[in-house]
Amino acid sequence: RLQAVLFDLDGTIAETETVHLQCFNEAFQHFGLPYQWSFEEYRTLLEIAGGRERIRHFFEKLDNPPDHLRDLAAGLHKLKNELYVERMEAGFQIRPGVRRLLEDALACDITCGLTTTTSRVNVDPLLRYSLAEDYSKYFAFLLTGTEIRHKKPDPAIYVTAKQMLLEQNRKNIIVIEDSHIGLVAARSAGLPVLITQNEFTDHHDFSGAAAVLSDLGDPKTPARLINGPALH
Ligand code: XBP
Ligand code: MG
Repeated sequence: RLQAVLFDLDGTIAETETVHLQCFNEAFQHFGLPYQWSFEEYRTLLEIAGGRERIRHFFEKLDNPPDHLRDLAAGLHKLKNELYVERMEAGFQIRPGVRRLLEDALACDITCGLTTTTSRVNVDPLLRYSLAEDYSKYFAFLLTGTEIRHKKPDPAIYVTAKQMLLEQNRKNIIVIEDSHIGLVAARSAGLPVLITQNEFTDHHDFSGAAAVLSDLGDPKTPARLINGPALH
């Protein structure tokens, strides 16, 4: 029987990438830089996990990259996260079925963990103001990009999470992800993956996933199976 569920955060627990995108663009503006990322451009940039890494990658591809781009990327990223946290403190939508699954897991002694590449500062406001003030009751551990520096698709975060679960004798694990890099990271750690895709990732290659769903569904709008075996 299922013993543990590992949740990705951005795109899986909530569709936060729209907010990250707005905040990146506001940060560029605030720094007086002539860059604004479009939705299409950001879909591609999401192949690079981690906001700081994403900005740096973007700069490095420019014909005329700005000076001191490492420091600049760090400054932009810090401001982006401050803007993001402010937004999240106002509350945000959790994806369908996430709360139900967390509640069911709690009731059935299934251990849940968070496995995200986002910065730790971004995690608490989203979970506190959108999921539950006492959200820590749902998660045995939170692993973020602040502790695990090798970001997805590197398997490090899933290797660490798997090890923690095995120490608690939790062998039967499933990962819920929304992206190709998340899928690759979890599969490389030998874990099965359920994908709940979204508008930023519905063009991704999800081969190797146990199933691809529209979302986790709720009683009024059941999940649509996009690809994979029928789930019962
Ligand atoms: C998705 C990401 C993150 C966010 C921004 O993380 O790649 O980088 O876009 O996060 P996940 P930071 O799907 O693993 O939750 O700017 O804080 O790095
Ligand atoms: Mg994600």
